[in-house]
Amino acid sequence: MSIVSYELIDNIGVIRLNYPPVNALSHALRVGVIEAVQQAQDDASEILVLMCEGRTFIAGADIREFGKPAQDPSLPDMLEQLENSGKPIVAAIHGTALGGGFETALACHYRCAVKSAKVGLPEVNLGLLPGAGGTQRTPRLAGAEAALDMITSGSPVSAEKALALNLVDRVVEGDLQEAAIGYARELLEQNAPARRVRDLSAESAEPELFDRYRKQLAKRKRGQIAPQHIVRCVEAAVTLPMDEGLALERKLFLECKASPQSAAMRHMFFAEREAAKVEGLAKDTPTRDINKVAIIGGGTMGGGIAMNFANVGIPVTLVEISDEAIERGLGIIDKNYSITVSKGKLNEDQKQQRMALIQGTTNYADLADMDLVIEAVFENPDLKKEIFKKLDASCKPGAILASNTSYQDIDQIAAATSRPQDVLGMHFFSPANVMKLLEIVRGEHSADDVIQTAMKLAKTIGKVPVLSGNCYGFIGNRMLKPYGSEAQLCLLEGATPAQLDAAMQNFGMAMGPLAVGDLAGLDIGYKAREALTEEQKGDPKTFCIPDALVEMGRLGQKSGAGYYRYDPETRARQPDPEVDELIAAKAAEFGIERRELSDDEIVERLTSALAREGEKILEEGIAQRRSDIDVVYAFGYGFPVYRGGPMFYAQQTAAEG
Ligand code: 3H9
Repeated sequence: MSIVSYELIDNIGVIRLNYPPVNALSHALRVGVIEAVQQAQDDASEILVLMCEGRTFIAGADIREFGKPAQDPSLPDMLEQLENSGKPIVAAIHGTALGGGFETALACHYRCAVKSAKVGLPEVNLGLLPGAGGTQRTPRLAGAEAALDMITSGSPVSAEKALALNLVDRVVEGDLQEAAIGYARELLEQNAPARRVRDLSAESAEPELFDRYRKQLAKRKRGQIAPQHIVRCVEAAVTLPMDEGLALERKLFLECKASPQSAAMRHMFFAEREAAKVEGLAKDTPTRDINKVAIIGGGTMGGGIAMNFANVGIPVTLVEISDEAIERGLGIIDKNYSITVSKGKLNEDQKQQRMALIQGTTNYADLADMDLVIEAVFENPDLKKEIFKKLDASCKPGAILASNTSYQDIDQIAAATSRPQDVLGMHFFSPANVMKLLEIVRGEHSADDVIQTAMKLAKTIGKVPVLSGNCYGFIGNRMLKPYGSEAQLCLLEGATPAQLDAAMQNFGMAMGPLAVGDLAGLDIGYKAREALTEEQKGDPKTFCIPDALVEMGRLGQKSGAGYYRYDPETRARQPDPEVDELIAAKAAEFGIERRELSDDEIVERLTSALAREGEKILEEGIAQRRSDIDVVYAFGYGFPVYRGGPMFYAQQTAAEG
């Protein structure tokens, strides 16, 4: 079957697109649609229906074409043909009509959608803005504020919501083709014209609306170009004629498309999808069924992990050492859900349903029928081995046994069992119910189907999985060490904590490394270093400052002071001259002459430290591919997505010279 087909059903012309997997608007598809619309102008059809085969309506422009030279006809050319068709066109939507896909529907004259469909303009997530009329047509139908919400958030809306917003005309039930043809017949009976959205005018908005969005987005999407450009375009929809608005939209779209930010975000889009694939494993590698899960340890981490499963309807058992500990664990989870309810993201019934899926036990015998057990106790290798021995004795054959360890050797943990093939690492990031990253750690003996099951399960619970080999700290935490060390050297050479953190935050990191240290507690690293030999600890310059801070009783936020001083009420941080003196004294001890460091130098040194360690991780085969490392840093460590992750950023800056 060709990718665009045309069929006359009585007096209704049906244009059908079939370009798996998501009907992305490739060059061939654009050509095909134009030909079909032209063909329909001269036949017996009186009205046209545009619909898609497969799992979804058009999911957008073909992102793979963006890095290549543009080929005519462009998407705006195609939409012009649709909009100017003498015969009305009905878009029939199922799945997700996204980006250029939704813009295609908006260029049609009527839109119907099945109830399960979603429509949206997610271009902002690719560092882009809708470049085929989305910023001009959406406000004409839904109003400027709803358009701003939709386009700057990139979040799709349900068919029902789209109906309420005037973005679709009808929500249909049953077979889509039948329903769409039925709707088309009704339109014919009413002599409905080829109604063009461009002929509507966008209602004028309150004058402060656009400035309000500009300000909000400057905070919420700090550093990003596309969101600000989107506001300009939607403003133009209200203030300028359609063609002028379209011209501005096109100009700003092309500017975004050529920007390093969009290149980085497109890289991340594909990197995220690649990361889920395991080299050497066939797509049809079998997986094990996971219907019952247990978590060992009901602390903050274990509780957060449990929530992921309850959220998707999988029952979870929390294993603790006492009834009080179970109560405490369940209490933390209850509180977390209550916060979600108070934000309006969950209702009380849903909360109760999820809580009902989480049980506690102190008895390993209750784990006999578990499909997966995740150990999430504190980082004590002997304790972990003891737990795995008990799991080996209690769990059924074929149960998957995972450790949430951040640093321990998975092979040593597996060796405590008689079934190392069933053991792997599943490393969640804190807070585990929020952070998207999940490192799946393959031990020497982990079976293929165990790895495949974990990768698939990660998607089920809404995580982004990345496969890691077994080494100290795996991919993410291993890279933190040289990053942190470089930050320490910058301090000794002349940066202040506030300058260093601000430089990294302005670069786009969620937090600077020293503020992160204060948040986590400086005593954690201190204790970890105590267990190391002098050789393992490395260069004293890289830890003398945090060691001294801990010895001064400055453990970070929890003690009211660390690299900064914290207001006991508001937790607001203040630079502290005592710390500046300490740093100067340590620099003098090492004979380091202090100088002014530029913010650019700080950013360059810290990001290069990440990329250098990343290269070693690649060489050693710990990560499957360079882009996986970017995914780890973007989804687990707050590296700005619009910089593309440390590996991409290093390559991009090297290419820029
Ligand atoms: C745009 O439209 C610009 C216009 O405004 C203006 C132009 C002038 N292109 O995610 P999945 C691939 S910008 C190419 O795993 P799901 C994807 O890589 C675009 N390929 O499935 C994967 O390939 P593989 C605005 C695409 O069911 C396969 O399809 N649109 C595209 O979990 C399956 O994808 C968007 O940003 C694409 N547009 O989710 C929507 N989309 O199998 C982006 C997907 O080789 N897409 N692929 O790894 C999505 O959000 C999700 O893919 C979707 C399906 C929700 C559709």
